[in-house]
Amino acid sequence: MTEIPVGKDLLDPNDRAAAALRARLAERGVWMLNLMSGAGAGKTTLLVRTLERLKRRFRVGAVAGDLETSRDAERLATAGVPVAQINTHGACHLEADQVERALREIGGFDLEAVVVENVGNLVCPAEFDVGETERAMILSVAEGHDKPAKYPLMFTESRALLLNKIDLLPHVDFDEEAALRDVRALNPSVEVFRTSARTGEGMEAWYRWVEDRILARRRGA
Ligand SMILES: Nc1nc2c(ncn2[C@@H]2O[C@H](COP(=O)(O)OP(=O)(O)O)[C@@H](O)[C@H]2O)c(=O)[nH]1
Ligand SMILES: [Mg+2]
Repeated sequence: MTEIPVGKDLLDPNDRAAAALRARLAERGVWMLNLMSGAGAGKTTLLVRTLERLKRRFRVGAVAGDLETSRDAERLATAGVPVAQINTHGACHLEADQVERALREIGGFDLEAVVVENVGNLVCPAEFDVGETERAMILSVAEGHDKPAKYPLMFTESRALLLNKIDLLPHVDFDEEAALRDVRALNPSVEVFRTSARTGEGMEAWYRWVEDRILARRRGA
């Protein structure tokens, strides 16, 4: 079977909105992270800790995407930063125009960094540009080491991969070497962070990676 290469189609309304949003964020000096994962990998837990750290040095905010409820927005708000919730009512991903509206709600264009928690799904979010500066994803060790090979797009598209819930490694049959071999075959330059958003293990390196990027943007990158 012939595979048709997927290119950037600027006639697609979402791609156009995403490109415009990315340009606006660059102009305003805002760094925006699009954090993706399957449901339950630990996005909200990790972001609460990350926001608590970032707010000491930067003006930060967050956008939470979910099918229904404002539960994640409420959890993220415990970090003491402005948060907007997007409910997609059935859609399994966020789109750029929704994120742009959410940013306006929280004064996002006057912040230095915004983290977007995408809808929990290992497939759809990777197919939609939301105008982010950088994409990262979480794979938790509870999900199984076969996931990179089975759901390659998100692993291919992410600049950083957080291998989360490493506190559970003694209790699960996750083969880290096999998972990382598949990840590297898809995306040789991906930055990998081994984290436990529960215990805090490994989080310092992740904070540094994020902070370096926010500082680079401050300098005009
Ligand atoms: N053991 C362990 N549990 C975690 C970790 N991170 C998140 N969790 C738990 O995993 C569940 C889902 O986490 P949540 O942050 O809601 O994931 P999300 O759906 O990706 O936003 C919750 O019960 C969290 O307490 C971790 O590093 N280790
Ligand atoms: Mg969540």
